[in-house]
Amino acid sequence: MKKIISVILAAIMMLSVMTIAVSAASKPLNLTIVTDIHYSAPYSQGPVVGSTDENPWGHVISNGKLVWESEAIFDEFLVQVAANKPDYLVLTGDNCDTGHPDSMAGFVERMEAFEASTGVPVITLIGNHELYFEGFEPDEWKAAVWNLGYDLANAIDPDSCSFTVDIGDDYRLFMIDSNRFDNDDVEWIDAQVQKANEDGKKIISCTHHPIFAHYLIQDIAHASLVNKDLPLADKWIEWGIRFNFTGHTHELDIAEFKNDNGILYEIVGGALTTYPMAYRTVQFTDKYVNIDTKYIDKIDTTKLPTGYADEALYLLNSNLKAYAKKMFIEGMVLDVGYYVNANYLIAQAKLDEEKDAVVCAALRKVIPLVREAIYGPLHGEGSLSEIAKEFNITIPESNYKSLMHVAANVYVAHCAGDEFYPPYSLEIQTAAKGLGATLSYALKDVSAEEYTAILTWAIEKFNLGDKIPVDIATYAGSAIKRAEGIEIVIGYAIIPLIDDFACDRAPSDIKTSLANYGSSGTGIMTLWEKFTNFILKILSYLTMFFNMFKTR
Ligand SMILES: [Ca+2]
Ligand SMILES: [Ca+2]
Ligand SMILES: [Ca+2]
Ligand SMILES: [Fe+2]
Repeated sequence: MKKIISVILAAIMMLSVMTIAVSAASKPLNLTIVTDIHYSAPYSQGPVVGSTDENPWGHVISNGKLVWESEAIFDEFLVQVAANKPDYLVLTGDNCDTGHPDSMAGFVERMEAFEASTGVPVITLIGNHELYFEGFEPDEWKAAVWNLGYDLANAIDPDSCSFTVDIGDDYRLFMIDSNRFDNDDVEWIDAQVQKANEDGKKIISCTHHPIFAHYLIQDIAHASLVNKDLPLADKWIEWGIRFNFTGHTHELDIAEFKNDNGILYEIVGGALTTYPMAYRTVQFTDKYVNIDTKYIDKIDTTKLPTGYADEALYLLNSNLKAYAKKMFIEGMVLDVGYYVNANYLIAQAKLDEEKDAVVCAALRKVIPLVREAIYGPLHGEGSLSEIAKEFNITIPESNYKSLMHVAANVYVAHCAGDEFYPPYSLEIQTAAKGLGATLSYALKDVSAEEYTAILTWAIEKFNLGDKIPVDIATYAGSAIKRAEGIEIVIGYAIIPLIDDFACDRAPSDIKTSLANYGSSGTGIMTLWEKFTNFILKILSYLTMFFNMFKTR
């Protein structure tokens, strides 16, 4: 009997100790974060235009966004979130494909109904796409989506759409309007950071555009970042903000930025309505921030508009993921097609036919050759491989139809996250050597004067002055034109550039555990991720250098 009592007593003591331990830890905060829904009422009302028996994918639009299916995807997403019941649903912008009143009305109606039926508060940020159509002044935007975050606000910036909201017991969410971001925004955030510190709140931030480049030249490739002229990542670390959730680039990516004062993790969500149709679940515990990725794998196809060709409708019904991937690749072929068009480039760059005569003439000579090289067959008669041989470049054998198809494959993998095409892989060898051959071919009849004119124009146009000195670029050009120089350009310039895009760096883009405020170093998984990443990196570079010397 004594024994039993002492066992019970011991059990009670243990339980109470455990309860104390549990109550000392705060309750985890669960967020669902989604970005770039690109909901489009006009498209999803249909009928679908452009999908025919000859070309079932002819209804594709820029970026391969599934706008015709956006309503069905959006509705399926809300069903999934309602089942998961997070503490908050956070949206980081481009919720609507444009600010079209039908899209805005359908969006707000759905989100308010979601809040009412689930009790899960919705907090939404403005993207750049909501500004298309008629635009929104900050006050108009706030009025339109007031119940979706501003109703909970702790502070609202009168000059932009930025606001803050307290979530959970410990956190303050900074929803930062990243359109037209300048020093005024920095000042406003500065004041809010001080306030959060006084109130003892830890900060989680959201911006629609990423703060820093996640791979080489991302900051010049297109208008990707919040503001590429302000050192914002350093600013974020100075403010002590460790987590920024963002979108815009339609890629699933998690990257870290370090300086002497600390670390910033930036979590980019893929677009909900482009392949692979993902969103994030994020759990803040005392020590870790656990990030996971969920996917839309089916939709109610009875809700879709009419007008699909049979082949497209069949794939939509049988394999939504394959359909989304097909549309994404078609979208990329479409988008690149615009750029590989001399007249388009000349118009885009606002080049003057008279004043910039040399550049215009050179572009008209070079661009069609680039187009022929990347869209033409990769192997066989009249192929890029045959062209390459003239410049002593050997493109490896494969089943890829064109260089464009190789590039699309690498791009899709990059956007889906945890991409791993190392320098020695068939795809990267093909892409790098194919690009080398394309450059050699396109520049073959270009004079030194024309080459320098194009280069000077491009460096000015993309603001590359501080990154690429003209004389080095000119030297690279002359190296390309000398057959023996092309291996150097491929090995030292093209492969490292592609590699940074095609091989992910830790932390993992899909599922990871980051160190939360208060815990130093990295999360459990990131330490492992970093180790494997380090080893793989070394292997990659060793192989790359080995290959280079082998071919010389
Ligand atoms: Ca609300
Ligand atoms: Ca990545
Ligand atoms: Ca990563
Ligand atoms: Fe977007």
